[in-house]
Amino acid sequence: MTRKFYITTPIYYVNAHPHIGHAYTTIACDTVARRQRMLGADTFFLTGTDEHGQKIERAAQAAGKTPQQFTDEVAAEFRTLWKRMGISNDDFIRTTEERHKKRVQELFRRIRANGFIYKGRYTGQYCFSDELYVDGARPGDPCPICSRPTETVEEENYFFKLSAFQDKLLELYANADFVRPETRRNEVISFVRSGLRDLSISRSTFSWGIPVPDDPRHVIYVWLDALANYITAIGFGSSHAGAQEAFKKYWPADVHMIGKEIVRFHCVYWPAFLLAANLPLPRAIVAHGWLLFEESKMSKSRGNIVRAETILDVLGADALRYFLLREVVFGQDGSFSFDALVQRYNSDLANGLGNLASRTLTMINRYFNGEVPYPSHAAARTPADGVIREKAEMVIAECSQFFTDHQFSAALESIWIRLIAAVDKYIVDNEPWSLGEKQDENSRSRLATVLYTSAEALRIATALAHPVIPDATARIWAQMGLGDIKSVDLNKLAWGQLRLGTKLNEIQPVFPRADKSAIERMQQMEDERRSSTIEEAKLPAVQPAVAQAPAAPPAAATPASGPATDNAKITIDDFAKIDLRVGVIKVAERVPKADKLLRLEVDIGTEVRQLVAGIAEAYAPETLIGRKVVIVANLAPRKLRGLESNGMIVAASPEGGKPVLAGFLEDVPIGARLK
Ligand code: ME8
Repeated sequence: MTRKFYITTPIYYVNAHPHIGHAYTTIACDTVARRQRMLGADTFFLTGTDEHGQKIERAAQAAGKTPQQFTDEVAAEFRTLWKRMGISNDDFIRTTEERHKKRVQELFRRIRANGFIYKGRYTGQYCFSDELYVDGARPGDPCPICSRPTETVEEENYFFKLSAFQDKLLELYANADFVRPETRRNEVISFVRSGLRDLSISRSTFSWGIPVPDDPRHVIYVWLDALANYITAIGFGSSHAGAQEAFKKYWPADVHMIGKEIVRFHCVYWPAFLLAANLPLPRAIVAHGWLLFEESKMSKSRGNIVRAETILDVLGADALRYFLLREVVFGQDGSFSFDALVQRYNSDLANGLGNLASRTLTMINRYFNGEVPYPSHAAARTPADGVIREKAEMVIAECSQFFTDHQFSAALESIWIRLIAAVDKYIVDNEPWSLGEKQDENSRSRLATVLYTSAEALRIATALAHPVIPDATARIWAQMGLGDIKSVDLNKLAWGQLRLGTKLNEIQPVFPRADKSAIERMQQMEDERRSSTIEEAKLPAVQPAVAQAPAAPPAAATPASGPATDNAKITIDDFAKIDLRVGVIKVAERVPKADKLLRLEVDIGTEVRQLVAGIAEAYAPETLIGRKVVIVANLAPRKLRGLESNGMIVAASPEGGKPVLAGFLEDVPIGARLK
């Protein structure tokens, strides 16, 4: 019977546009799914979008759209991007789909019928950005995940008896494979050991969610709704026979892959919900680290995201896929930079695999009329040929283990350093181009052996790398005359399968070299996007009406486009957290190659701050010297164009117009606080 394999990504919130942080998890899952298909497993790969909850409702409001309109648009962006990136998902679930909603209600009913849901009153702190109840927190305390201030919520809710599952969960973690890697497992164990409180699983102060069955004044907690996607997408709770079959076949999941910040939801809440519903548990939850940009986690709220589209436009999908899996040690945090991306692209893809393919295949064309030559008689062999074969066999075995352990960078290192680099050296040492000049039989035989050995190593490297760089490897495979790479059976991959006389197809370079301008082009594309669209904060409600440095101020960012709900109001304590100060501009100059940015030095009484602000289109630098302005002094620093910006300058944001700096009619001392 065919083995099944079911893998999932998190479903992404639609309050943010997709960026390479989302792409990272999706690429890793796609790689695993593609490899599993090549190993013959009946594979199901699921991704999708998380579209309910107050955060999404607020983001839609801030964008002046209905939640449905808003979620339709952003979900489509994710879908389109995954297509462009060669993501081979078998389904894409949206939590606003009917199939999902009905099946989540079914899950709720089951858990309730099993006695694990009761009604109670919740008073406590909630983080709207992470949709997290923060036990034991006091008003204003920060969220343990994102550090934003939590908000107080008080309402009648349905509660889930999470406390009943403490022992069962601890038993579950005894299986070391359930939560990976070990550091995350330890984190989860200590969280559960410290005691579990029952969890509020409904909200009644907004309506953008799935109604609680038989009590539609409540909507189901967005994490219960979201986690359930892993079973609703494959047919749980459906009355259709086909869907029931699929659920039986694919559940439990083999791998839920996630980022490390959502471990608690997946390793504590999710298994508890499943246990409460008498459903089997996933086999493994695998958490990876964060992609950092300019030294902090890439995220929309920090405004430091890099879009995948920029990289796809300039270098293509394989470049992004290869870079992320090669450069970042899976499980740990890793930095993204355009310099490192282009360097890797050139060294490993253009000069590495790309060059090996084009030189080997070109020589087979030139010297053997485009047909794979015969690896010649014993006299034409040297120990070096055997070394390449041994290396290839070792890499096949090693890669299998590394991929199984999700050690993508180690697997790629093995293919590139042990095999591709060794074959390159082998070609240089054996000088097939010199052998090709000679017509004697020995030279011809030796040439045949060298080219066969190189082509066979190329074939193996190409098959092993296919799950990571599907497009280029499919093209190399076709150029080698081997047909469709998808039909390769990885279980049987071995040395010597390249058939003599195989006729090559037309040869074309797969990875043209990138020059230095590629870095600049990508940087410019991203800078332009950042300075022309202000990224709406994850929580529009607490965003002051200011132009966020360095962005020009668009209407979408301000809450003005929709009436604030009661929940969107902040307390005086919230406001007091914003340190607004009067400063005077001492230095103002343009930032090279950034049309919208100015670098400012602002004296705020106690110190002179450097700020980078997106006001260059509205103000000439020289007109700003000596001008008194208002700045947000306690904003976390961020880097723009390599310059640290320490604070944010306050400006009005007229719709469609240029920013207008806030100022005073009367004189006011430098350093005065606004309160
Ligand atoms: O948490 N580095 O959605 P989300 C690495 N809807 N991975 C990153 C990343 C970064 N800088 N930024 C995002 C949610 N990711 C919930 C999930 S699942 C039932 C519900 C990836 O849009 C990573 O996989 O905030 C992370 O866990 C996920 O995107 C969070 O996406």
